[in-house]
Amino acid sequence: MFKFLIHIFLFSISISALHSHDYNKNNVEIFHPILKIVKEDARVGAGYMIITNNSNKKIELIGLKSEISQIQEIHEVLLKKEVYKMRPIKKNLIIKSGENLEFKPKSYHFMFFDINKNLKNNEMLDAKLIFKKDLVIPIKFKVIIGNKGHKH
Ligand SMILES: [Cu+2]
Repeated sequence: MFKFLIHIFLFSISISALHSHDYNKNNVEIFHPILKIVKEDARVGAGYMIITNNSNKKIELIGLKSEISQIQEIHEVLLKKEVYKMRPIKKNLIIKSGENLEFKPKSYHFMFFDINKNLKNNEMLDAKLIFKKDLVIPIKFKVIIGNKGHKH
């Protein structure tokens, strides 16, 4: 009996770990949004997540709103002469029906400039993803403090 309970316990932990930090609206799913900074009092951070469009229409990401920082931008990365260069996207990001868009290092990512306060590891920060056609998805970024920086 005891063994059985332990098993249930571990199982429920792994299930909640998988599902506790995902967001879903209109069949658009946001997996594991994180905000990476190099130290507590950093004023610049980078955001990563996966957006999956399980709806039957394409969606268009316009931007991100939050109180985390003065400025939030979506960046794209270009490889020029073996150097990665980043710049704000010039048009909305389209995700077709049934497709994923992964925000990750050396690829699309969110940038936060002039972060408003010192942050703690694992702190959850409110934000909203803004899509065309009035689709707004509230999410929380989990703060990850690490020494792997995101340089421009
Ligand atoms: Cu960037």
